[in-house]
Amino acid sequence: MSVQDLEKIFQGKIDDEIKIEPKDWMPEKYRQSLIRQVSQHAHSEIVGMLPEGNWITRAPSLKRKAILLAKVQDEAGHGLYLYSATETLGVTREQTINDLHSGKAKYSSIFNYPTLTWADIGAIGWLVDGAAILNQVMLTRTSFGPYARAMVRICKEESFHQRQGFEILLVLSTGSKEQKEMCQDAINRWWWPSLMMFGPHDSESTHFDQSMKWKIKRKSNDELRQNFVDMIAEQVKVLRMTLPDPELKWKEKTGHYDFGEINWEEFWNVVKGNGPCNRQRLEARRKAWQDGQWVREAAGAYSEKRKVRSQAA
Ligand code: FAQ
Repeated sequence: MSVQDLEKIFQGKIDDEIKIEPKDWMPEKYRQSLIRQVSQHAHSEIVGMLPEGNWITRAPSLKRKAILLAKVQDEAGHGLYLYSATETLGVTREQTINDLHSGKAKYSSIFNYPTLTWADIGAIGWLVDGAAILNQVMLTRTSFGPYARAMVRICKEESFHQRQGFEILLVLSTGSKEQKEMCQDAINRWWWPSLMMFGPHDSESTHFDQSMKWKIKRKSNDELRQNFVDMIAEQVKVLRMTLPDPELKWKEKTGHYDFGEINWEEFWNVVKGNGPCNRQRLEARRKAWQDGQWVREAAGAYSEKRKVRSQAA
């Protein structure tokens, strides 16, 4: 069969909403695009453990500590599902991880900001997980089977994460004057970076057209960002806090909130590795990989032993 015929069958499946599975024929560019996106998503989950992990020992109560510990472990699990989904596309986990450590692969810009107070943990849950969910609910319908299925499970956990973040802020927002200030300060610092998570404007999104045609993406960066603003602008009222955007305004005519322009220079600066914590985050990941070397060797030796034993039996 010619490549043109194979491409026609492939696009036909996509158009008919039939999932593409690892052993199906797929265009090389589709495979590469997914390796890029799914591996970057996996890296984001793993690097994303660091800002919150910073507060596990300082959570204000045993209950808060247990919840935060469980949340950070959930993120590790998400990273592992996603690394496995990447492997089904024919790359090894070592290669994928090397690409993170060498700086070749990206991860979400949001995780390059510091967590300065306990309220930041609430803001991450509410805003960062909130943004992540909107994007990931769309990805439960992505065209590649293993990625779509991983997303179903991940979304269930992320929606719990968002609620726990909101609840942290709700408690602070009804507390002392200092707690209220801490809550507002965290919202002020995390708001704009959360909007940046959705990526550049559609007009600047290099992968947009092709990813929509292949149904890797179902909604554009700007569309999802607008959904997020509409949702958060209402929820912030429950907290009796404000969003740091003087241009935020409900527009009856469009049925959406208008909002101010993102500082794109800051976004690209962070994406290029020059954000407040980029170096620190990569160093932490490289160190964790080196420290875990003996565990991988021991697990490999054990698995080899079992194989030899089962062959002898
Ligand atoms: N940061 O053409 P587009 C989470 C890059 S998970 C850094 O629009 P695309 C859970 C983009 O890669 C959060 N780079 O790209 C959690 C591309 O560069 P490339 C992560 C960004 O792929 C919560 C270039 O800009 N979620 O938070 C960013 O069509 C709490 C042009 O962009 C996912 O990864 C950015 N924000 O759309 C964990 C979801 N935005 O690759 C712990 C899956 C764009 O050509 C605690 N990914 N770039 O070198 C996606 O949906 C998409 O990849 C987008 C970008 C929407 C991120």
